[in-house]
Amino acid sequence: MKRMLSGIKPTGQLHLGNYIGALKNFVNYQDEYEMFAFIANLHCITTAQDPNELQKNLKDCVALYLACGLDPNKATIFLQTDIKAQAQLGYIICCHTYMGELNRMTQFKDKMAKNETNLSGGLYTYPALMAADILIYDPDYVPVGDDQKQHVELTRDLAERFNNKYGELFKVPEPLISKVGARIMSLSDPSKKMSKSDDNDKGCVYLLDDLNVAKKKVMSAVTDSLANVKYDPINQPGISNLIQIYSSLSNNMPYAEIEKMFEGKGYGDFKKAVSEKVCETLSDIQEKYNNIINSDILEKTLNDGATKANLIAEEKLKKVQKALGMEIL
Ligand code: ATP
Ligand code: LTN
Repeated sequence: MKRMLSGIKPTGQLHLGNYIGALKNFVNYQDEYEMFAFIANLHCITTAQDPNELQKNLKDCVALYLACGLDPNKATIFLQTDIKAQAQLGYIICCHTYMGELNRMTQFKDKMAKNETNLSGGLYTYPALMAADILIYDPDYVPVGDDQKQHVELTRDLAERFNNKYGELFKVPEPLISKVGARIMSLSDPSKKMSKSDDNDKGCVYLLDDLNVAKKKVMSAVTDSLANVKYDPINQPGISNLIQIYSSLSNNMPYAEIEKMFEGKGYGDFKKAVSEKVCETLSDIQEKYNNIINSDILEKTLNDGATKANLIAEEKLKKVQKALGMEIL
């Protein structure tokens, strides 16, 4: 069975973009692949966090993994800090990552360009830790949203660098970007991706949003004046985004079929249909979340996941340290 690994950095509440671009795919893949899904709590603290809020978001994230359908009997679900070898390999990989490479990473560059002050060293070296998160488990594929592709490509370069210098140490993984929904855009500004760090809350539907609030957000999504439900991201970015959401929540229904269904209908009708799909999805997730959040399944899931992940990670770290001449015994 081929192996797959991915992580989410819950610095806020998970949203529809995270679900469509990442989580939903983890769930679809868990039968076909050996799935590793972790919660990247080290990556979370690369930007300042309120401790109480962070803890709630981390717990919600595990509960939402399960509520969205990840099955702990199939997938290995764990918390990044429970696997100490990951951070240690992160340091080793960081020592093999050029500053030029880190300077090119758009996530960091964007923050620099916005003149954000007090950017941390952790944020700058984050891609090296992300490479370790991945390479320590030798996955074949890394399913991520579009914005993470560059980090996975750097991971591939780093794997090859180690393999060339020290002998075969790592599998060179491939990013897996889904065709539909790899970049869900903000409902209030379809030129920006839907993001929990969005200043405007109206553009982002959270998985735990009250259903009326979610409905309102979809109904007031920014569209255009062309009055034509057509997938045309250049000229009709708002409508195209809604088509993407509708398709993704309807078993990837082809865009042409959606266009046909809404031919001659107004945007109001289309938005209503999208909001119904969104609310159906949220309602199902929230019902499961409410059953899970205060049960002991969270603890068991994380303990079992850590046990399994640690076995693999420690063995790989030892192998790498040995190859680098760092071990004595
Ligand atoms: P945000 O921008 O909301 O802070 P993020 O991308 O920085 O999110 P994560 O929460 O770790 O950080 O994202 C988890 C996964 O969700 C990643 O694979 C990411 O690519 C994907 N993702 C995030 N936003 C979107 C989006 N708008 N559309 C599709 N996928 C997304
Ligand atoms: N960088 C990712 C989260 C992340 C990740 C990973 C994803 C950390 N380590 C390893 C896939 C594989 C993000 O910001 N979304």
